[in-house]
Formats: sequence, C-alpha cells, structure tokens
Amino acid sequence: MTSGEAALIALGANLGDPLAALRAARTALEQFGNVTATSWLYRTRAVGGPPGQPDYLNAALSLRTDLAAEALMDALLGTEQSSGRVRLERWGPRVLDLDLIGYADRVLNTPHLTLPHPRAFERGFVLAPLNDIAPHWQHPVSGERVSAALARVGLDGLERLNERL
Ligand code: PH2
Ligand code: MG
Ligand code: MG
Repeated sequence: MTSGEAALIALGANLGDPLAALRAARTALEQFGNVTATSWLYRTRAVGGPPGQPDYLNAALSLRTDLAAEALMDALLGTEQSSGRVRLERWGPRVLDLDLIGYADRVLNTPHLTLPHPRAFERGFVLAPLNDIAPHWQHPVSGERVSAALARVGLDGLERLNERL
C-alpha cells in the first residue's frame, strides 16, 4: 500500500495515436504509485506552438505516490521518452506530454521543476480535466480553486468526449 502524497498529473498528445499513448501512460504511471482518480478525455485546440498542429487529446489523473516531487518528475520524463517523444521545438506537436501540475501543497522553483506548474491555472485544457478529479484543490500561492479558475478561463476550444482516461 502507498501512503504518500497526492500528485496531480496532466496528460496530452497530438501526434501518432493519442488515445493509445494516454492509456499506456496511465498504465505506466501505476509503477510509481496508486492512480486514485482519472478525468474525462478532452479534444482540445492546440494552444501556442507552430500553426496548423493537430488537435490535442488531454486528460488528468491523480497519483498517490511515495516518490518525492523531483523523483516523480524524472519518472514522468522517463515515461515520455519511452513513448518515443522527441523534443524539437517548444510547444511543438508531441506523442506524449506528462506535466506535474501539483504535488500536495508544495511550492517549488528549481531549474528542473516549478510547482505548481506555472501555466496550469491559465489553460482550459489543463483545468477542465483537473476539475473532474480535483475541483476543490486550491492553488497554494493564489488560493484560487480549480473550479473557480476554470470558470474564469472558460471552455473555449475544448470538447469533452464520452469516455474517461
Ligand atoms: N500543451 C502544450 C502547448 N499547447 N495545447 C493543447 N490544446 N493541449 C496541450 O496539452 C498543449 C497545448 C505544451 O505542453
Ligand atoms: Mg505541457
Ligand atoms: Mg511537459
């Protein structure tokens, strides 16, 4: 059994087979703790990056883990690499993106890891799935809840699918 801390992880993909990549990532993350909640799947318009990118598939899950935040971040990067991700340009299309959005109420600013994720509370494609699994989670600096941030940012460019991660 895992005691551990609650980590909130956002998943995204817009190349190859995004659904297969997100499902495989979910299974891979079971190595690092217990998946305690999974969101709906969302088809979302690409934000930033080069024009003409395919839509993304986005989702989120909650992981209870004994790994420290930095070790979990390394585990996420390793999982991205095993999925065949190649980093070419910032915000370019990708076969799998795993972002550590929050780790309990930890606030951290190191060269390798910023917690909470610096753009999470401004992005509908993160907030909509996060709202499925942790609507009452509060940003540890601003105090804003996920549900309030989603109401502020809105649902533009997001389509909720009839299927969960
Ligand atoms: N991720 C990005 C940049 N833009 N757009 C959508 N819709 N979904 C994403 O996951 C996403 C993005 C950088 O990680
Ligand atoms: Mg990302
Ligand atoms: Mg990322």
